Amino acid sequence: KPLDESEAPEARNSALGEDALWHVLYSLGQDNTHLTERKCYWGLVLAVRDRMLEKWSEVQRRYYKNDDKRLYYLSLEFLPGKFLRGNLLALGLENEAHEFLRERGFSLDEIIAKECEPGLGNGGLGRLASCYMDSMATYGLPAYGYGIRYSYGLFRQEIRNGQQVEQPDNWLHEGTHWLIPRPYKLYPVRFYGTVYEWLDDNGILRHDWRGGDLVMAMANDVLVPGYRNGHVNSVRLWEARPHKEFVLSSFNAGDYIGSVQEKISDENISMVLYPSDDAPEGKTLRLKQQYFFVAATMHDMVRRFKKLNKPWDQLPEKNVVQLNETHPSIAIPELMRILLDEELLSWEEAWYICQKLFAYTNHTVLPEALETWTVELMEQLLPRHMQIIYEINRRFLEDVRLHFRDEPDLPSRVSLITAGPEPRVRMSHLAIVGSFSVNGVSALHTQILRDRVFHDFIRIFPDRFNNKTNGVTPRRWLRQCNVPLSWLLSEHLGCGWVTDLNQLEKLRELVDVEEFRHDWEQCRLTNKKRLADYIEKMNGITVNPHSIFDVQVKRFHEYKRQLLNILHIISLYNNIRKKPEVKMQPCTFIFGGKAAPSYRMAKDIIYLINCVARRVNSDPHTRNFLKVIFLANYNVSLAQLLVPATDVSEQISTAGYEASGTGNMKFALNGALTLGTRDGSNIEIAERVGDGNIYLFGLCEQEVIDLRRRGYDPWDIYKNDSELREVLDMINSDQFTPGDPTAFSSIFNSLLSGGDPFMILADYRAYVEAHKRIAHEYVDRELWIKKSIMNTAGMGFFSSDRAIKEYSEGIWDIAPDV
Ligand code: 26V
Repeated sequence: KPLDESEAPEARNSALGEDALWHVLYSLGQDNTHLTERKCYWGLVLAVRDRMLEKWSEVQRRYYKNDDKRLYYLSLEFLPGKFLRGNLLALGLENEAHEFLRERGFSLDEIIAKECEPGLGNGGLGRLASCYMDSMATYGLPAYGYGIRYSYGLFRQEIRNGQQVEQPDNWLHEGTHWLIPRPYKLYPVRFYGTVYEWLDDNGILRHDWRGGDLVMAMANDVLVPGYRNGHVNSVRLWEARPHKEFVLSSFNAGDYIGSVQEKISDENISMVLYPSDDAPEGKTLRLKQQYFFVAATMHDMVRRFKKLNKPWDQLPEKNVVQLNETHPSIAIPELMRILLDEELLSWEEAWYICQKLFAYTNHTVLPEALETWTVELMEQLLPRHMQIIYEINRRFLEDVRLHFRDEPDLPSRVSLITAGPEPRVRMSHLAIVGSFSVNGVSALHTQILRDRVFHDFIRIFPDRFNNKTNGVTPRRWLRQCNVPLSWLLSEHLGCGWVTDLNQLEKLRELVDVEEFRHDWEQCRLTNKKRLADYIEKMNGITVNPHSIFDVQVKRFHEYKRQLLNILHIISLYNNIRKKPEVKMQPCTFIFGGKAAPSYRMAKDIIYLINCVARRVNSDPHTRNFLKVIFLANYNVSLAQLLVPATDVSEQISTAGYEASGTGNMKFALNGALTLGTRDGSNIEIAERVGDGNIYLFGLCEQEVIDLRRRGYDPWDIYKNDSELREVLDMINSDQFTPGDPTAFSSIFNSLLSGGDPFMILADYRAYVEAHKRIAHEYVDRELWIKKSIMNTAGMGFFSSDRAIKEYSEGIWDIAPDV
């Protein structure tokens, strides 16, 4: 019996299993006397859903009754992972489900292995949104998530001949009962069309946007239960539906294909998630997706608010909208449009409301990821919004000129619209000007926003900027993914840590207890064996569970520097071959992650890793000491398997580039030691776990800037470091691709002739030295396990519960309703 299976507030009089059987017959219409895994799964889903729905409707009624202020969390991406286990855990129904299945000869693990995972996001930003939804429900906040119900999530990655191949992820092909379709919650969304002007009774010029194309947005809700608190929130995902089933005129004219065509192109809007991360894709469809979901969401918010019969100036007292990145920032002109054109408020009233309602989180400082749209496209697709943006800008710049008379360049720098032959709308400027709060996601990141990226705005809006360091949910990222350790923790600390992660501090008292350390190590070994089994099954390679599991899993991007990692691995390989007599600690290097399909360099790096892996893993001289594994199709489920089995967590981005990182938190929480740069939240992790329990190396952000200014020449390093030179020359030959010596010349050139903007060679020596320290200290088991425990003990701060409390007190001004 799991130690935290205390009172289950959701348990009803009828048993979960009985309800599941009932659903197999009455909801699925299938014989429930003869069960299969599939039937059990679907029956359970529906029985769990019933229990959540009861709570959800209670909670919604309470929001109305208590006149709660509501939070709208707008995100183009969510990455919830699989649902069944998390929902059972939250509701306290895991044992009941186990029992039901066991009696019928099935197991929960096997059933869950077949559950599909919604990949409705690219990486960190989408996963953060899901961690935050979990914490909002657990804290009992009146909150709603809003996004898109993509038919196809992020592509499934296959590795063929060492290269990434993308396959469509048709995650809905079997349907899912976790989504509750609401065919009657249907709003029209307009594109293109014309703006008409008219004079109202007071002689004020009014605007009316008409014509163009209409697409319907249909709601699908996913329920999000809080942990054992009877609270259930929801995430509303909009699905595009054709405005009319058939265009009747063309249908009558016999143009059947033409009329169906229109239906198909309308549905395209929610068809597929853009598979790029940190690099904008300047396509019309992307802007359509953004406006589509924002328009439907604003409509929903306004509809709910109108039911209260309150004056408009109360809108921001009863609601707050958090924009996850600039992707939903078109919400600002959309709400302006509704208030001005439909509700006939004055500009001043409408703008006052907007500026008190919206808050914006920035998640990246990469210049290429800061979103802009051409004025030309905006004017075509959203003509009224473009007018409103011009007017916001005109008034804003007038103010700037007035207050900063001696800085004639300032207006053009902060303008919402760039100058030049192809003017563009800067979405981040729109989001900053139209919000009351702008936050970064780690202390360093927020500092960079202040000092560099948004420096001009700091002086204009000094109180608007703030930091909210990211966090991860301990339910999924410890309790659910690491059952052995969770048991051990609850045995020694009680089970309060699941919702109060600071309780992990008490672990510090246990580091000197030998028996506890032994148990800790056993938990880790169990997890490592489970991962080894998976690797054997998926990659056909046997790895030694006693070797160091060194893991780098995340999106492939040059700034994340998977290259630095593989360069070091090649040099290790060379060393073992040259000096077979020197015995080294066996190491297993594990990689995982997807590259954007159009990101050539990232795909080349994946290919290089796989080629090195093939060579290293088959070399009899090194086989016992070194293994390199690339795990295909990295996603939330795979992360849940990897995180608890990792000894060394690679967080090695060029300092100043990774806004925060959240993988770093998951690994350290589960007792991995971080090998990282002084970047993103690594710095804050070091402060909490202690300098002696983390391996920081390399240039800090200021040093990266200084070196770039002084002039950095990678060829210098190439000439002076013979070990590194050998590695680079191997890449620039056919060593890893027999017969094809130029396979990696683009990589070689990017590191040398390209000037290496990510300073990989500059950090190389420091990285190698840090690895030597790790190999040396890992052998001292007592020392290592103590460090591992100290990591978990220090990670309480990085709970998303803490982050959500900070958001709700510091930005949203909302309180739990439990
Ligand atoms: C931009 C675009 C442009 C259009 C195509 C799709 C797309 C998708 C994402 C982005 C920007 C994403 C920024 C992002 O994911 N940032 C990550 O956010 C994490 C959560 O705050 C943070 O931990 C990571 O360090 C940061 O890279």
